Amino acid sequence: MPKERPPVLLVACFGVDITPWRVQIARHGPGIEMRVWPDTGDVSEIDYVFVWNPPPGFWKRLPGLRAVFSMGAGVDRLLADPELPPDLPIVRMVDPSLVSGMVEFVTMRTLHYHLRMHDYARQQVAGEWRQLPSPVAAARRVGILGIGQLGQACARALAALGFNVTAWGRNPRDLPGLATYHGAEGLAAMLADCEILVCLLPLTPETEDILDARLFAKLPRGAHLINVARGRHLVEDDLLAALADGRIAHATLDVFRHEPLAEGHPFWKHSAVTILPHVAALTRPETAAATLVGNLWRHVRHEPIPDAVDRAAGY
Ligand code: NDP
Ligand code: OXD
Repeated sequence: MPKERPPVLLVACFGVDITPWRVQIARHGPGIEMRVWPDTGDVSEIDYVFVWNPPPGFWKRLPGLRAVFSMGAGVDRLLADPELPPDLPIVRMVDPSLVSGMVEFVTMRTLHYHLRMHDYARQQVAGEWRQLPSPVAAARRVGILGIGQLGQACARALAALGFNVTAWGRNPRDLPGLATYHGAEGLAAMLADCEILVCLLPLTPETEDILDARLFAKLPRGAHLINVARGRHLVEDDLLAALADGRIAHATLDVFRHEPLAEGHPFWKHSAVTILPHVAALTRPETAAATLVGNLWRHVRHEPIPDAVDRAAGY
């Protein structure tokens, strides 16, 4: 990129209302030339792209790209695109309001299960007045798959509420005040004790289908599942079977193999499944535009970017 011209950023977020992004990127990045898809101008001038759900053929149209900024924290769809140039740096979205949104959501559903709100909802339908026991938070065991930006923040928030929280990752981690596990043995140990299981893993070949019958069999009977990661972590038929035999008491699903969830899918009307339309943590332009602009300038200045994706690891 010649020194005398400003960096050119193409905003190409498909299926998203771009209006607030335009406003916030212009506000936070006055030295950046912003173009908004499909008004690309001369594509050879485009240095950076801020992207979500690009259609087939998208990458071939941008020959001069220097880096890609993902609107989402999860980059599985980007990385699965065979047309994505292999050496192009990718930066994922790690932003305070995305993190706090996920903390709010996971806390809300954990409290919902802890306080037996779904049982009370069932009782209301049946016109039943009955007080149900629930243990103190310290006796409620919550397990989190993934100890990254989101898993760690959720674990800390739940621990601050007094829950007995454990978390599982790929590599050993020493995090003060948090019991952590890793590897296959660590997973089995964590699951054996886990009444509420939260999935916050990235989708990679290693984690795809991880929420299956074998994993469910390691949980105590009547456990609860919160999947806020990706639909392809879950083997749907195995969940339906685990719900039918009581291994899993209730599931909160924010993400699905095919989104939107197909009409007539058995999850829709299942009394032990709560469905959300992929809203656990939305990327909010009010804060995320500043994160994007900060990372873009780091790239221009050849500074390290903490949230750069490790393409070999897949997240
Ligand atoms: P991070 O990359 O910060 O953390 C990922 C964690 O998963 C790390 O702890 C990592 O282990 C662990 N991990 C990766 N692979 C494995 C494996 N094979 N076995 C065990 N652990 C593994 O990701 P974030 O926390 O930022 O985001 C997690 C996911 O949440 C995203 O990828 C996305 O899919 C989903 N998401 C969903 C949203 C929604 O609205 N529903 C919103 C935002 C994100 P290690 O610590 O060893 O590296
Ligand atoms: C994300 C998401 O990855 O919204 O940020 O799913």
